[in-house]
Amino acid sequence: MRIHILTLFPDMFIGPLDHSIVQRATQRGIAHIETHNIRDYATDKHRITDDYLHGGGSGMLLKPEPIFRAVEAILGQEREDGAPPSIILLTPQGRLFNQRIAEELAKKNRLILICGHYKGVDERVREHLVDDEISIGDYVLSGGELAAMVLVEAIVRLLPGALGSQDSLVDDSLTSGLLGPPQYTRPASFREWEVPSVLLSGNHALIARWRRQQTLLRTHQRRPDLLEKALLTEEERRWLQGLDRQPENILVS
Ligand code: 6GU
Repeated sequence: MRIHILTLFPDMFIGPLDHSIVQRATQRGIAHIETHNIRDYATDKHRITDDYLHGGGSGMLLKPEPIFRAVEAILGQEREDGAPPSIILLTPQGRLFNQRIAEELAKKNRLILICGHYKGVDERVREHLVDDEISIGDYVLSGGELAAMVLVEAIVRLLPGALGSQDSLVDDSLTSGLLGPPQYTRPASFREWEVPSVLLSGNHALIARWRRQQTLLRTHQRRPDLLEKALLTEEERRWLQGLDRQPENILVS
């Protein structure tokens, strides 16, 4: 996958993309990530990328010309190979990013991520250039850079071959749309806090059952909204409904 990032602050990407899974995916040629400075595509001699609002109001807006020119330069470079890229604007007005969207984007060959700044971008970028708008949550960031990094990290780790054999996508919290169960490593006893004995029992069926119950319980307690859309058996739904009345039905550890 090729990912192009358009930003006024390319240096912000130097650290985050050079570690861990994203770094390994880049080194293995699974992901190719390139930043482009929007300022390099400004047309005037002062290389201006922002301007005042038509109609008045406080703050500055990213001008359309440099963004269109940057995207068109990338498209021109790459036109030969296959399907057109998805052009995504990072903005708090976009659809809320989640694991399902990460999976959807991981299927694309090429992505162009545009990081907004200041008060946002000229509406014509939205209307006539981008295919998609994404937000990473209901809070204000000064720019789309950190949001773009969040997308890159979430997407790249899904690419075939990006994870090592030790890591597994299947067991990830949220891959199934639910929160993961409590996990423990050695020592079995730490400051007299014991690992639940079921995990030391060697009984794999019982362990699987305990983990599934903890997954359901945790999601029920912390993110009941996730349970509405999750794939649960009828028995599991009834068990959860019964819990509020009879909490002792939880498998003891
Ligand atoms: Cl994508 N951009 C900005 N500027 N703020 C955000 C965001 C994006 N997502 C949440 N807050």
